[in-house]
Amino acid sequence: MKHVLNKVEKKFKMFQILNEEGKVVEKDDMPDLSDEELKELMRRMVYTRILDQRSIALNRQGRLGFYAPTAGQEASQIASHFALEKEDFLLPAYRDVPQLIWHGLPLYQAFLFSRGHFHGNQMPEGVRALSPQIIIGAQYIQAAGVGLGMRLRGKDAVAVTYTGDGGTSQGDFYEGINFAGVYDANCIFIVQNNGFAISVPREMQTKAKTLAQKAVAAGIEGIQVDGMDPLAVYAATKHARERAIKGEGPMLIETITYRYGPHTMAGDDPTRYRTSELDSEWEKKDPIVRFRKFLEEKGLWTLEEENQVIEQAKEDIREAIKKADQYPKQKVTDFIENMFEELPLNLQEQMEEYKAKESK
Ligand SMILES: Cc1ncc(C[n+]2csc(CCOP(=O)(O)OP(=O)(O)O)c2C)c(N)n1
Ligand SMILES: [Mg+2]
Repeated sequence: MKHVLNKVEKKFKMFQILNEEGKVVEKDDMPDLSDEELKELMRRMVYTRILDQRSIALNRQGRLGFYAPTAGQEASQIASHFALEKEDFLLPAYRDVPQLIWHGLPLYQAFLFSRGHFHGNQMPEGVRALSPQIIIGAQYIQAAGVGLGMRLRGKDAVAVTYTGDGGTSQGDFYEGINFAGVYDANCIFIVQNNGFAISVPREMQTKAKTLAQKAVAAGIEGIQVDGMDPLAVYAATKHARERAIKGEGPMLIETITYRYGPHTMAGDDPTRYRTSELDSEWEKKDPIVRFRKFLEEKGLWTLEEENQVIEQAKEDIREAIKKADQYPKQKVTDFIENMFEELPLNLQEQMEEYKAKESK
């Protein structure tokens, strides 16, 4: 029997292009990005780091509501999104607001989403995305459906969805990848493995040695990627996109990453389940530090340019929060109108009541 027993996890080695020192270790897989594109990727990651810092500060000042920190995950989030096109459809989880912003959601609307305002969930015309999903794994099912629609209509586009390590223990995760697999749906399933589901460590989440190997049961392609390496994440996502469009089926990408901050700003204290040694171990792998070294070595990046991005981000955030403050408060009637195409009788009555109240 021994010759038929198979250890699947041995097949899943972590894919890396850029090591912690910013040196290329996998020349053959170096993505075909121009100097300008490499710089743009860096700008977006730096911008996103600042957005995270400012969002945390705004939350502490009581000016933002729900917020899930992103620092540490920039390569997983921004470099994967960088491999996508405008016509691709994004189905993010609550931590994936940065990808939505780079997909076209205006910053002030991201702030309104944080405050629970319905306008934060309304994608502008041409922005192909759903708002961030709070229910773990639900967007995987939706992505399978969107990707299947694209396949049936012969679209050169993909549905891209994100979840965390914890999300891969959810039934929806398996149903989504299985269904997408059987129909060769145009899907990219990204798992950002940041080591924890709130306080639950990855090892207590599943016996599987890698999360990428979960692709095997669905019969789809899977890869584990260094999620702190923007070039590896980009290359893997680009590959997944190309094969999905050709009808070769979906792909599962596990990115090995870390969130420096708390789970969300709603009272999580990571010092209760993480050591400062672990934090500093991961800080050494930082995607921005690593990419900066790589770009500086090529003579493509200066401190001055970085400061310009930082200033631009701060200014955009100031403007956006002002705009969010000035945006009309949501009314009960807005809520009802945005939920229903046709109102049931009881809500028609309530609608009249609220209209009268709100006009006072
Ligand atoms: C279906 C469901 N169950 C439980 C929760 C509560 N919950 C919110 S976040 C979270 C942990 C998710 O961890 P992971 O998937 O690793 O994502 P991360 O927050 O680390 O990005 C849980 C259990 C939820 N939102 N939805
Ligand atoms: Mg996690």
